[in-house]
Amino acid sequence: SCISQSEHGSHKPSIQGGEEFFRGVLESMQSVYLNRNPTAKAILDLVHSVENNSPYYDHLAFRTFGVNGYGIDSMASFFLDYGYTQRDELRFPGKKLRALWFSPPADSHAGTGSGINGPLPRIFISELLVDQMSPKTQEIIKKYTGSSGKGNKYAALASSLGHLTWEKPLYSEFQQLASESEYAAWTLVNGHALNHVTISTHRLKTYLRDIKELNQFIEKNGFRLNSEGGVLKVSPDGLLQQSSTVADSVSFQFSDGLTESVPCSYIEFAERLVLPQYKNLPDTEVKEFHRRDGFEVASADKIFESTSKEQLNRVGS
Ligand code: OOG
Ligand code: NI
Repeated sequence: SCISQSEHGSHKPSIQGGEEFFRGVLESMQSVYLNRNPTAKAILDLVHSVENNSPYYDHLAFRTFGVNGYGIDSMASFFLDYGYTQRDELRFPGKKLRALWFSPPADSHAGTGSGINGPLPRIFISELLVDQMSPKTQEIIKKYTGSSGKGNKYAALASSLGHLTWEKPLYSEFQQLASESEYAAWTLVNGHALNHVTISTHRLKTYLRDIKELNQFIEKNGFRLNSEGGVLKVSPDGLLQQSSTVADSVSFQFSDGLTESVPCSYIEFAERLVLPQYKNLPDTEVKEFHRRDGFEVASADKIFESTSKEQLNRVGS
């Protein structure tokens, strides 16, 4: 028969029959990301080679235009439909952004594999506060979201296909957005593509589980880390530590025929330390929920810079 052994008998049933489909969508999003971003692919391969396993993901992140139904909700609805829960809001007034994060459905979603087939990741979705942009920038964003028809209903589909839901812009329009918000320019040409995946470092098995060791390992292998505010971003309580690479660039053909290099995606690393009330638990009993959860606005503010010109054009380290 074409039903494999693992589909019979004793394996843990999933809460929802849709889990395989859901994971398939995440896999497609990941494969679009890996094909476009050689640095992310190389780093995942390197970590795999040391660990003998694909790392688990802490979170996946997306960017959106907060206008006419194209904001956070356009991507969030897919995750909410598959059991995710909306958590905290983060605000970035200087960048004119806001973000929400979503936690995965509890239990029985531990997954049986590695990487994207391990425990389901958190989801971080941000949006540009479009009504706070200049009239010129707003007009361009509304032109493209408008040209997309009902594309906002298919954000997750677009992300898994690696397709924009709107037409390709003119180079001058990209530049206008970039002069005001690098986030806006990124979103215009990358759309709903995965902005980054984040390796969960504390769930690694080797010395790389210490994020400082992982950072050194990445740099020793010739990759650049985002240095904005220091390579390691640490939350005020000290329990959430993050770092990220500088985004890869891809060549993008604009609708006026110009081909220019534009920033694509990056990869992040996060170490969540054990909460003070669980500090006496033996290592073998520590679960993800015993660790620092959530995100940190001051760190996130600097991680957004992983796609900035300033970081991409940095020379040396
Ligand atoms: C998101 C930056 C913030 C985090 O984990 O705090 C972030 C982005 O660049 O879109 O990823
Ligand atoms: Ni992140």
